[in-house]
Amino acid sequence: MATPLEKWVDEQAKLTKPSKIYWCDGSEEEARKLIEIGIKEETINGHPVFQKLNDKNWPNAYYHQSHPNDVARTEQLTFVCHPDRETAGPNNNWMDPKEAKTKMTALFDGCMKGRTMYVMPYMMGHPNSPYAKACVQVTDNCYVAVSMRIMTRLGKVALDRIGNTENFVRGLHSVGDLNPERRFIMHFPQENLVWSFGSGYGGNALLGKKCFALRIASCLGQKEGWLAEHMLIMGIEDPKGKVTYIAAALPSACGKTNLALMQSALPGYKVWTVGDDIAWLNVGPDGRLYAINPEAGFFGVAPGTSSKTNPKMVETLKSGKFFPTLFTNTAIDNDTNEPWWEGLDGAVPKHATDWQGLAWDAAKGTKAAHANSRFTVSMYNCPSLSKEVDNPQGVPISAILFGGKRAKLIPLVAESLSWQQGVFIGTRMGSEITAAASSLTVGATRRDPMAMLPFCGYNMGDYFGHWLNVGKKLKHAPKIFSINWFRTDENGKFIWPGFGDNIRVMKWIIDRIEGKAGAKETAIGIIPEAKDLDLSGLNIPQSKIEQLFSVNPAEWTGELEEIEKYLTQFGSHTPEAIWQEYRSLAEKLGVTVAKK
Ligand code: SAT
Ligand code: MN
Repeated sequence: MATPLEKWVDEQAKLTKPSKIYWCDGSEEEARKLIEIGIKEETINGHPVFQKLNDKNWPNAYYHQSHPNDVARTEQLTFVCHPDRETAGPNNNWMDPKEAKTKMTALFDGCMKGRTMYVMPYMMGHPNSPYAKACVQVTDNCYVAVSMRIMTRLGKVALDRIGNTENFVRGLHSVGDLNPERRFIMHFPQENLVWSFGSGYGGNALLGKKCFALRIASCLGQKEGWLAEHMLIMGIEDPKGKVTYIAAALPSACGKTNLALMQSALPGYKVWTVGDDIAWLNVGPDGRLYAINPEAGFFGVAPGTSSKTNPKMVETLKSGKFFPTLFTNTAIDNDTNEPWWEGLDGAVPKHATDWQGLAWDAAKGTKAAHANSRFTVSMYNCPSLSKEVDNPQGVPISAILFGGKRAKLIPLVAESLSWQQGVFIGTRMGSEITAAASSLTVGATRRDPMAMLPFCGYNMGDYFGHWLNVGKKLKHAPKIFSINWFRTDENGKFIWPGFGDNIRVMKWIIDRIEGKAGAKETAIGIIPEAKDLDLSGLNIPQSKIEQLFSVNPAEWTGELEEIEKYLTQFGSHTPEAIWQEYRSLAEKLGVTVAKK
């Protein structure tokens, strides 16, 4: 008798008609075989799927170039198919599930003819964790299959967990012909199902990541009383050896990976990495909030990564311990066969091939690496990996940070007075758009509540309500802070040095948790005065530090209008408690607002 899993795989094969079906076991030997196939047999846009890189300097590293039209998430082609539009909310593209299935069935019909269908059973979360979920994805692309080995726990552990049950999250993926006109990422939360067609890009094609671990999981979390969040998780060890765990939400390409692997600029402080992108947060039996990282690897932005900005990541990328490490859409230095990107240490290559496979001419001023070029690497290669990373219960979270990229307005750090005010801070976050999503104007500011705008799988108004409800279940709620490393001065220069110096902000946060740090209350929250921050060894004038916290009510008037417009979209789904906080902020700032 076929198991439910075998039956489901059989149905996918009947639809997509591959010439071969291959069940992945997740072994290194298998990954090596898949890489060989990608070097010798399969191509994308005329290039081999994989190319071996300089093994001496970058052990076990391979280069991949995706189709030039397929280098970032496509939010405009991403749909959440609840039975009704209202449940999806104005934050999602919506399609009726039946209509979506009909449309997608036509695309998937026979799309794997002449190709291999790879079947990938995998776990999101450590297999021993009560919070982990078993999943299966099928794909016709060896880059996706190799990436899934790095990013998830792939193979027997998941098969064992699924056994003879129906209890697995399903993902059907095909790169199709990579035609953007025929590219769709469809989510069916009622069925724990994702159908993705026409893209090989990480966020569109590694279905355990944004599609399941955020969009579908956020719906599961709403039903089951937990939170699936776009957050890094880090432990900060103080000079006495005490570790405090913090989760931080920042939009894509705003520095989550750099923060998660930070090399502390303050002596005696150490950072331990638990995750760099996704956190599943559950209320533990002791009434604290516990976080697990459902992933097993990092899919991070390459440009700007160097031994100055993120030395631990450079070490991770050069480790080669867990096979393999991938570089996607970076450039290649032709003289050394090493990956290269803007901002990497060392000299700019004399002869390089750019992310589109063309000879790069530095004089023309074009970028050699795509702004959203990425590395894919196992977290087990990371020297700062926390020993708690595989703790089935997760780590207890003492602070939640909401951040974005804002040149003006938002202070370096501000603490909220309560969970409710903290949730409001999350809902009012905005950020400058980065290259992580195609077809959006890079640099423009958009509202991005909790950094979840592209990832919340249901009506965001209800999501805000869910956050408030989770708070009510917590006996020891984490403190909530807003952060912003990106404030600029009158010359457009970043005021705060960022990177390893962000530990100074973390130190203040930890001291606040322990009731040790000084602070003052302002309209926009509790902030440190210059004397309350450890600025030892930094050469920033006090006036500049004050600029990082300055409040200009005139600027806030426009911001409040934007926030009100944004929150109004969700109609009665936006909780009254959030409007209360909104009115209270306006009142404290002395700004008159329409919303009564
Ligand atoms: O969506 S990805 O996970 O590929 C990258 C990102 O935008 O965070
Ligand atoms: Mn992300």
